[in-house]
Amino acid sequence: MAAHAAARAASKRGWCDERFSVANSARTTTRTCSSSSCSCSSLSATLTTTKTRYRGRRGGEKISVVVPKASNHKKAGSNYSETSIQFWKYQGLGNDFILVDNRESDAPKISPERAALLCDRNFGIGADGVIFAMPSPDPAEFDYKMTIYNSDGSEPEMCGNGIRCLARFVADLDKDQRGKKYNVSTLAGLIVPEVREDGQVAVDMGTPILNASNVPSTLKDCERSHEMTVDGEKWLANAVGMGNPHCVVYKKANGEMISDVYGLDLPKIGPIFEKHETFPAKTNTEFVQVVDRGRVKMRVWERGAGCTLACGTGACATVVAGVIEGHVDRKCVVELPGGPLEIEWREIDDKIIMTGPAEPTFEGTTALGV
Ligand code: ZDR
Repeated sequence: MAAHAAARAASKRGWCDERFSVANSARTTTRTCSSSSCSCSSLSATLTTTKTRYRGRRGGEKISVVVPKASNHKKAGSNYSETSIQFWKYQGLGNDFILVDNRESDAPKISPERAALLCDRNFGIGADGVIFAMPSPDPAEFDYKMTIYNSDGSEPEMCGNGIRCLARFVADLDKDQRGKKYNVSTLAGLIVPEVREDGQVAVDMGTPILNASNVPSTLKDCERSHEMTVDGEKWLANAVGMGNPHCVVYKKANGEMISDVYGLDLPKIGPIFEKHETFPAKTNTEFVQVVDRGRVKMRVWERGAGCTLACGTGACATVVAGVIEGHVDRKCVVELPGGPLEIEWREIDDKIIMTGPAEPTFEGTTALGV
């Protein structure tokens, strides 16, 4: 409840109103499906007959999603023959995902283009990403594999809130006892979430990447912050890898700390950080306001998803950069628009433990539009 209240309050503050706006061009190009052989729902009919492109829901309006025609979509992969698919919705601090039980097949049941459509909050189910519970690539080492698409259809290496949701999802499906740990294969390697008795999910996120070229970033090193110019303004940024790339900003280049994280114009500066030349694979960007050594407020602009209510890997990167810069202790609560995440960067083994909620919200069936 507290997280919901925080999210509502954040929403009232206008943390990112643009996520709910869809350009009019989308509405004017939609058509009703008239094919007699078409079994798709009116929603998927509307989407699949859109001719070329519509503007994405991110108000900086720089992201546009290519909408495949139904005929093209059929060719997109061999596993898209089903006309409808069951899904579950889960959220972790308001970072929300469509979950698909894909454990019977090595190929995701939904294409990246279709995932982007389903993530649309007006024309689809609405989500920050689609997560597939996949079969283990090696049963001796892993229980499952996680595949994730961002809301723009791109595929990130890792997702902290998403892996908490995945763990809760498979625990719910398998009716597993609380306290079970899952060895999950991701593009960032082995990640180990544990669904605890109290419903919280604690995740061993592994060790941070502090080699700039592996983040990847062209910033000189990860040992300290470096100057980045964005829209004419100079900031100090730390590059941190959590499997996916992160750019963490605590202050301006003149040394002025961020004093009101909700005063920043994220839809304006976020996309510029995301595509900044110093992060060749693009980047997630965290803007951080220090409350005290054990607590910070953070807002995120996610690569491929824009302004979201929470970011698990971003919260971990925030604490790593904060420790490197001397702003916070290794154990720190990161307050996100959707609620708090507990992060500990353990000195003993360099690993990061992230603890937070993951909750089911609803389930349903959606047309694939094939
Ligand atoms: C921020 C995120 N939702 C999480 O919780 O870690 C990760 C999603 C992936 C991210 N948008 C990326 O790296 O592209």
